[in-house]
Amino acid sequence: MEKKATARPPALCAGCPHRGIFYTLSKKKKLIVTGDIGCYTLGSAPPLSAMHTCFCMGGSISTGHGASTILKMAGSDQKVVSVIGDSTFFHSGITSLMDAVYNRGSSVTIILDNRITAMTGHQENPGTGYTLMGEPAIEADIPAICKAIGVKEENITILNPLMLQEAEEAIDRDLSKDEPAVIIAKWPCILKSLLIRTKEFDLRPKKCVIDQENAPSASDV
Ligand SMILES: Cc1ncc(C[n+]2csc(CCOP(=O)(O)OP(=O)(O)O)c2C)c(N)n1
Repeated sequence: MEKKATARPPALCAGCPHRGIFYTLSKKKKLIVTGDIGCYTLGSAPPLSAMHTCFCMGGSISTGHGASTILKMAGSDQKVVSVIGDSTFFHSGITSLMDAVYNRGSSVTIILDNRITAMTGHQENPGTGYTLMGEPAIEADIPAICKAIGVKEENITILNPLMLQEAEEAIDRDLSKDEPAVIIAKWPCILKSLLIRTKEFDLRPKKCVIDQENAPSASDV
């Protein structure tokens, strides 16, 4: 007898830190979210349905800048948020952000820093502190890069995307500004917890429980 497998569309993993941001963004129905390429592209799929565009690697910030500029020129108060992964930011997001700042943009960029290149198989990247061969390396400093290309220090926020209230407040605050703002949503990929080698985090497999009282804040990351 022929048996058909149940269709299972790809989804973000349970415990994936990207979920927190997309949950927060999708509650803000009026936002346009310009996306990029990585695991977080799955944020475009139901039930999150929180991403409206995805063109090419690094394109989210330029797309967001273009969309917010045109909307502003048209007299619309529609707000735009761009989302981009840490690896994609290093690959080609820096130039987009630099140009958005240079061209007097005002959109909000969320860098989804899950401390790894998750989608393509957990390669290290310039922000993880290790080379592809696993040797210790200089760790690129995302907030320092943003500052160096013109984002004001007071417009750069680092937070834990699993802290939903904190993330929502930061997004609201940045959307009310008329200048470029960056939120670095920093928390490791849940699958990175399976790696023994971690510099900052020890999330190796253990019994999973939710500990609301002792939940870490972004400053612990
Ligand atoms: C020009 C180009 N090079 C490489 C790729 C393959 N690729 C797809 S996603 C990705 C990296 C995603 O990593 P990150 O932005 O950190 O997001 P994550 O998957 O960790 O959420 C790469 C290299 C691509 N799509 N386009």
